[in-house]
Amino acid sequence: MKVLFIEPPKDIWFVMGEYLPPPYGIIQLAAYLEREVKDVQLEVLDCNAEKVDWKGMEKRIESSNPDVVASSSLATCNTYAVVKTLETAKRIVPNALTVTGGQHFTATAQESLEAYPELDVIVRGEGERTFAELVKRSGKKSALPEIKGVSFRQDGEVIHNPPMPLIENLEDLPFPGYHLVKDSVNKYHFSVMAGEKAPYALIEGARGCSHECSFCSQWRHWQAKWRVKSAKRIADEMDYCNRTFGSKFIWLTDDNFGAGARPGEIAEEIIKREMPDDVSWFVQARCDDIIRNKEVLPRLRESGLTCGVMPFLNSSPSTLEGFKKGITPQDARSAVKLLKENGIFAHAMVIIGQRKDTRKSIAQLREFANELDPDFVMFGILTPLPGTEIYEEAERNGWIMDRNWLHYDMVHAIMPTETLSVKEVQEELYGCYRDFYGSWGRRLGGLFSRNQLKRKVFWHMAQSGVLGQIKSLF
Ligand code: B12
Ligand code: SF4
Repeated sequence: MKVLFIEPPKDIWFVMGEYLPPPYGIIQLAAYLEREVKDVQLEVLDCNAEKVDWKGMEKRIESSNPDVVASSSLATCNTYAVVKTLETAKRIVPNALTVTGGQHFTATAQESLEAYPELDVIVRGEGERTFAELVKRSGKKSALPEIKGVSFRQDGEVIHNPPMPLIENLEDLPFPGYHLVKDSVNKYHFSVMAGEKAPYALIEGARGCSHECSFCSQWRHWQAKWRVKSAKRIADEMDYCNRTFGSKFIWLTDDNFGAGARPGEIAEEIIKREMPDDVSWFVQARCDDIIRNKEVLPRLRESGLTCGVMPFLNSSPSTLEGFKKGITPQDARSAVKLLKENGIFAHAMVIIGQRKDTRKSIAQLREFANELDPDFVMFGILTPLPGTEIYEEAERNGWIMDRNWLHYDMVHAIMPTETLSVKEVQEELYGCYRDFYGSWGRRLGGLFSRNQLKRKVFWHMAQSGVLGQIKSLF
């Protein structure tokens, strides 16, 4: 029994500059299979790291001759890359079972199985137990009706089995499966954030979220539960990645870093490991949690936390309410200030294009970004990602003007607002970047900042043509 995991050739998200990420979702699944299923042969093909193009992928599938081919999209904008991968697999090894999963395919299981005949099975939600069950049953189609968590076609109909219960304790998961991509592990990098020579690893500290923001699919995907690994386990995984694979830039994938004792405990555990000084880490956090954690920010910085990403900041309380974000504009001001005071790179995300946005409200948002003055602002456009409340609302009201999943990357405008056309929303995105990064004072301050990360990001913005690419979208 052989399972071939494929990370397809994917376009990078140009706003973040040049990077090569580890295919964390599939190596995690592969590590779980390795431990749980006897007599299974596993192969991971990371086309991006191995520089394998579509033709090369065909050859690799042919020589591997797998029984099951599995691929993951990560985000909606990679849907076609996964479909093309599985279509290629079906052509080369028609008897192999083709499987995918993840947030996009979970939310669109019915439509995707109707639209893409090359796709045999969608594993909905958490993948490990369901996929292991499928492989234990030798990937046989006849076993599908008995496996919880899968969607598949039977006699021309799409069947959705009941969900698989979640793994109760995330620490039952194996350590990340970087040994399964050991020839690529030194190639993973995030140039802007850490340089090309700092091997980049993802580590999962939690799954799901206790909040329910209307634009986010994360909380639903993980059944609205927030499960966390302990501080000790997170520090152990970081230490393991550093010592075994030389990882130096570690991204904790948690979307919700949380408050309470945990962040402080994470800092203390990491400090205890005495990892080399050039190991840094990065996390996304809500503004309210940053404020609640203000006492421990110095220890988090000492532990190597170099950057905090704060998504969906806004100057309008009613927009934040519509997003069900549960934070205020003042929270954003305080959080940015706190991060900067503690020498932690403050990375803000500001989103335009919600239904009530006008030229005036977007101008106010630009002013707000200027006033916040974080180290880096990423502007984006509200995107109706499948699985979110915003998507359902947009579908109901006929607001979705573009069905090309490639464009669901938060940079392309998909919906008009009440007063702005899709094209005008797109123009406004460029206006946001031009205003923020076009200011000479800010540019010079960034290019020659004492903060190394800020310098890197501003050189990236100056040299990489991001503004030009955003302008070319309208
Ligand atoms: C790290 C990260 C990135 C990295 C890249 C990482 C990479 N490997 O390419 C960067 C910063 C570059 C990035 C970019 C983007 N990202 Co991103 N990213 C993440 C993050 C934080 C972690 C991903 C991860 O490894 N998760 C852990 C693994 C274990 O979870 P998983 O992949 O979902 O897999 C599990 C299950 O879903 C399932 N499963 C998944 N695939 C498959 C396949 C099979 C065969 C099976 C059986 C099961 C299965 O099993 C797995 C184990 O249980 C997630 C949020 C999150 N916490 O997941 C967002 C997330 C995936 N990103 C998101 C988005 C929107 C983007 C961007 C479009 C823009 C943006 N604003 O960030 C770009 C797209 C880039 C591109 N072209 O690919 C959204 C996707 C939502 C959607 N429907 O599109 C997420 C969910 C964030 C969110 N809260 O909305 N991202
Ligand atoms: S945006 Fe962040 S805080 Fe809100 S539901 Fe998604 S993961 Fe949770």
